Amino acid sequence: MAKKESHIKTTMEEGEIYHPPEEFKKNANINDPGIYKYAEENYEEFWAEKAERLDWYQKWDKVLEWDAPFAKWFVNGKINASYNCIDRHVENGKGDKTALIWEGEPIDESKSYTFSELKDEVCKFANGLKELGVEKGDVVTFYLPMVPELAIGLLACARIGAPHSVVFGGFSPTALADRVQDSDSKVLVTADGYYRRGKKLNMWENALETLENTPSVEKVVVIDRLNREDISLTEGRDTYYHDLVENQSLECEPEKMDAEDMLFLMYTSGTTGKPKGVQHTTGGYLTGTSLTHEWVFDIKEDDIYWCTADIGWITGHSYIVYGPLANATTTIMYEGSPDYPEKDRFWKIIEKYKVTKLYTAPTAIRLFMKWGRKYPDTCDLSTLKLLGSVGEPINPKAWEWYHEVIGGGKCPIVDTWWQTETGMILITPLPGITSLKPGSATKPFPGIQADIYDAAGNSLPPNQGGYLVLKRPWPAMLRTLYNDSDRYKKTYWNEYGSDIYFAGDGARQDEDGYFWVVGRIDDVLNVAGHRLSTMEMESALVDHPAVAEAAVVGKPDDLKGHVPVAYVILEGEREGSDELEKELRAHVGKIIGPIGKPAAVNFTRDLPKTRSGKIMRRILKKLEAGEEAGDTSTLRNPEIVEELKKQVSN
Ligand code: 7RM
Repeated sequence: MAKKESHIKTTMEEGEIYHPPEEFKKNANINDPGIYKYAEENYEEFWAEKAERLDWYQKWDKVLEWDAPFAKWFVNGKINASYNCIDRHVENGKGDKTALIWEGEPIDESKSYTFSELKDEVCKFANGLKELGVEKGDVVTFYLPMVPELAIGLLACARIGAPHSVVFGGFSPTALADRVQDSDSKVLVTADGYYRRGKKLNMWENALETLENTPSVEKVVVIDRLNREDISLTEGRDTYYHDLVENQSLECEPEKMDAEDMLFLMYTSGTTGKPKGVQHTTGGYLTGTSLTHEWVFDIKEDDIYWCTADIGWITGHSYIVYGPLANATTTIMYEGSPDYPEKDRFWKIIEKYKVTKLYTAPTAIRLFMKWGRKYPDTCDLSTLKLLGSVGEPINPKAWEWYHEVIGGGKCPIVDTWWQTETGMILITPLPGITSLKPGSATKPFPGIQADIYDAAGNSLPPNQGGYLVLKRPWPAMLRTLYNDSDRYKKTYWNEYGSDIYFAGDGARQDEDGYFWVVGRIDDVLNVAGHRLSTMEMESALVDHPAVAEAAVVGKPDDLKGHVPVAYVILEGEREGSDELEKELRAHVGKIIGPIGKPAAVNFTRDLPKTRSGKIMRRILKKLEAGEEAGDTSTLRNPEIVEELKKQVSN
């Protein structure tokens, strides 16, 4: 059977150019292109001036200490992120301004917090954490759905100098336990469950399973989201959040943190099975996220800003919590699914709160496109002024749809390239300056130097594909990998020398200097904007007794960008079956979490391998994409390629 014709373009084609609308340009925060030259020539000064936007207890002695690849920003500066996101706005007369709007999935369930109210909640939680024995420097792990206590919890941790580590709620107990253990957390904050598509889902059961394997955890805080009567807490270990905060003081003096003290850890998939604890610090991170938030989204005092990411990912940290709140922006968080109770929920939320800035992901946009314009068309989206995209390349067709159907043809789209590691947006339009080309994240933010290198480290001429690199440190960059600076050096600063950051993305620059990012070049899959390690999935598969060997590759998918597909060699004489496929998918789901489940499992007698026995995933990838396998002459077993080709096309 021939491969099905895709109705959505996945290849990048250059088309129309969209200039900033005159009116938008006139009113934009940043509309003088001279800013690029200024930041380029006065690089450290530029960032020092931008750090002044924050309130410091003590100014830094030195802007940057670059002992490649180790950076220190705002050396000896003293600052608190929670103070900067809340207290100073209260002190500046914005106590009654709405800071956080939380929209629950059940319709009619929502909450909102002014900056003063947020301050009270954060202080109570911070004092509660202290009561549990949390001290400056102790890592607190959060395993939560999108409840307001998650945002409050991050700020409470920041207030007392306890780094947070948020593990996405879709991860399994095994994945959570790995992350808790790696960070040596003594406290776990979780929930009894959450709502998803109107159903009540468990979370507490996962937490309990995790706790069997996490001896470091002494205290557990449970958020009572579902009012469950059927769970029993362990005396001395577990406390309900509402009990913990009930009688806490509304005052909690923010810790004076060093600019370089750890603000948080964020675990991310790498090319080996073990997740990497990306370490972010305080002063530079807050400078970078708040500045990019203001400039990229052209933030104004009265904006109602909504980033649809989950706080379990870096996008939620930087652009739901820290960036917006540091800028005193009203930020929305939504608990649930985009299709509950109907496929118009996002548009209903925009109408309800009169959202002005929307930041979402291409995978969501493609889904909305598929559902059709009748859903957005019945809602009032006229308040929108700007749209954002993040997580993967946006195909021009989805871009045009977003622009036309959601933005009414009048909103600039900011396609923002960045990573967990970069902490802040690095390649992006400035909407009052940059002309847009659908599919391109356009140009490096002022002060950022990006380039495309070939394998030997030569800067490539326009339109030649190569590797995306960053040639200068930036304030929100990761400082290291938790307890593993060797891996930090090897993963990011090894390819071209210790002062060139290797992003792991393939890209090209066009004749106008615009960047076109193609995607990951390593063994990391981008599934619906979420990073998954193929190695992690492979080790989950070989963990099953029936499996001898496994390879996982990404297969292009209209909605999710890519989905994982597994190739499996079974033990001994065992034969593949639909039941076994189901079992293996479930097994991976259990070890990694539902997001890690392969879309399909192909049983095979062999895998394409080099003479030295290395699995050639590149060939499997091409088969999945319906492309020619290319040169197979270096294979030990070229005949397997034809065999697999037949199997895949069946
Ligand atoms: C923010 C985030 C990072 C990876 C990155 C890219 C891909 C992200 C874009 C993009 C093309 C974009 N952090 N990516 N944004 N590719 N255009 N605008 O997603 O750590 O989870 O992922 O995502 O491959 O390396 S992340």
